[in-house]
Formats: sequence, structure tokens, C-alpha cells
Amino acid sequence: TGPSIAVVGVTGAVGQEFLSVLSDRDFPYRSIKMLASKRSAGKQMTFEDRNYTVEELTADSFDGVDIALFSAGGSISKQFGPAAVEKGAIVVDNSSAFRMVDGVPLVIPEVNPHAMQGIKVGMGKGALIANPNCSTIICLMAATPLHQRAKVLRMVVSTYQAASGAGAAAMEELELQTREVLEGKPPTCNIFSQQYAFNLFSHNAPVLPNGYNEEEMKLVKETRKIWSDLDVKITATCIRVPVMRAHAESVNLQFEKPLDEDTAREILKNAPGVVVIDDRASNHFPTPLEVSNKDDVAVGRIRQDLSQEGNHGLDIFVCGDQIRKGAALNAVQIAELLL
Ligand code: 2RA
Repeated sequence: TGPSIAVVGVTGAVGQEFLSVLSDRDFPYRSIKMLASKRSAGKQMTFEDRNYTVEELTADSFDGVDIALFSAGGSISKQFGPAAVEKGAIVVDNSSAFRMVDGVPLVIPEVNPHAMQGIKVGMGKGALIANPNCSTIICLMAATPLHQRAKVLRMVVSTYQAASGAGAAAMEELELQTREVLEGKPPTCNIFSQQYAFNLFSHNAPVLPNGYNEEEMKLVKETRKIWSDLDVKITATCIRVPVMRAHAESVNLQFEKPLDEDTAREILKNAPGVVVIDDRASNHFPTPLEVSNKDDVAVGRIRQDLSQEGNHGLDIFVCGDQIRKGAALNAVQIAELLL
């Protein structure tokens, strides 16, 4: 009885996580199509005790599909997303291709579900919904509940981004380089142009004329769209760090109204999809390892920003699994809102 779904980019890290999340959440699909490039077509897969053959993605792949989850890069989304919508599918796109297009909802279900109001399976036509960038999702899962209480005027974000954001090959390279360096061998640098193991570097996204890289500008632009607030001031510095699959982010917030740290902590304790790890006595705060493979985003280091007057500023530290809440879980939660 449920929707027929298609997973585009099913052999990738996020594609595989789509399947894990669909299964973990007992998503009520009637049928599922495993779609990937020609190179992967023909591969056999088992999912929920059934055998599937990966099919090559073509414009005809979406006949009869109700929901298509895309995570195969921006060019594939541009090439096949609109075609899928034409066939009546609702596309949930994890790429950046359509995020900033007017009229395309950019959705974090716990934050701005109203942005996709009215879009439902069976409404008689297709639609396209964009999944925000992982670093945006992880940051806003914590910043939004505070924004809703005291209105953020300015946000400064420093990210510490995992290898998984650059794909499975980057995760493999980090592991390989770590072994090589420990064995005194020169590191293999195919994915990144410099040593990654025991190092960190400015995010690998292209640097724009304004000196920011594309990852940083995604945080700025996507936050303004998701909050429907074109005035909020945001700056970001995105760094790639030798961590496997969870991003960490230091977030400084300036509020219009005073917000003390105890109230902020209570708000976050009650925020959906958020867990507070903020134990000063034992110096226990969020870590990438502790959030990896988990749904919730963890927040800690909640403290008054002593550089701001009268409780108008807070510093927090956030960690979230980049593949899960940063991509696959968020997309599947969007799909659940379509039912
Ligand atoms: C990254 N957010 O981490 C980008 C792409 N997923 O590199």
C-alpha cells in the first residue's frame, strides 16, 4: 500500500545509509528501485531479506515512482531530477543543485517543516525538495531552537569536517594514509592534494572571489533561506579534519534578546533530534566518535559569550553524523512528511 521509492546513487556512502535509515525506521514502501551509474548496474544487493539488482539510472527509471531519494552529485540531480518530477515523482535531493532555487523547499524536518507544506505523495504531481548541506543541518539543529527563543542576529561558525563529506574514497584514503605515515611511508594523495592523516586543512571546496569557499557560503545562504531571515549576519570557516564520519562545529551566537546559558541548556535538552552532552566536572563534551552512526546531534560547551554584554551571546559546540543526520536521515525524515 505504501509509496514506491527509488534510491539514486544507491552504491555510494549516502545511498547505502538511505537504505539503513529506511530499514531502521520501518519506512512503509511498497516497492524500491536501486539506481546507480552504468558502472554499478547489474550489481546484486540484499535489502530487508530481498534480493535486488542495481539498475542503470535513465530518464525512464521513474515511471510509477512516488518518491526518489537522490545522492549522486549535483550533475546527476540536474540531469535526472526534473525528469523524475515530470514523471510525477517527489524528489528529495541531497545535492546542492537546487537548494537555492526560489520555490524549492530547503528542509530540516525538526526546523522548518512548514516549508514543504502541502507536498504529499498522491497529490497528483511531482515536486522537488532539497536536503541542506550537512554542515548546515548539523549547525541549525542546535542553533534554531535558540534562535526561535531569542532571535539570532549574528552567527559565527567554525567547522571541523569529517572525511565522509568528501565521499567513501576520502574515508579510505584517510585510513590508508594513517597506516602509511605510521609505517614511515609517503602518504598516498589521490583525493586531496596534501597529506590528510595527522593534519588538517581548509575545506577542499573551491574558493570564491570573496575569499570564502563554497562550503562556507552554503552555510551562510542556506541558513538565511531555512530561517527565512535575509538579515541574519553569518560568517563561517570550514576546515577538513582527519575524522571519519562526523562533523564538529563551534558556533558563536549573538541574540536580539538576552538568553542565559541555563535557559539555553534547557531549551536544547527539549529540542527534537538533539542531545546535550555538557559535563564540565568531567570535561565530557560532544565528540565525533560518540555521535557516529547515531541520529541525534550532540551539543555541549554551552556558555555565556563573555565578549558580549548582558547575556546576549552564547558559545556552543555541536557534533553530528555527516552521513546520517547530515544527509540520509534528514532526507528520509523529509520523505516521511510526504506520507
Ligand atoms: C563536505 N558538506 O563535507 C560537504 C559535502 N557533503 O565536504
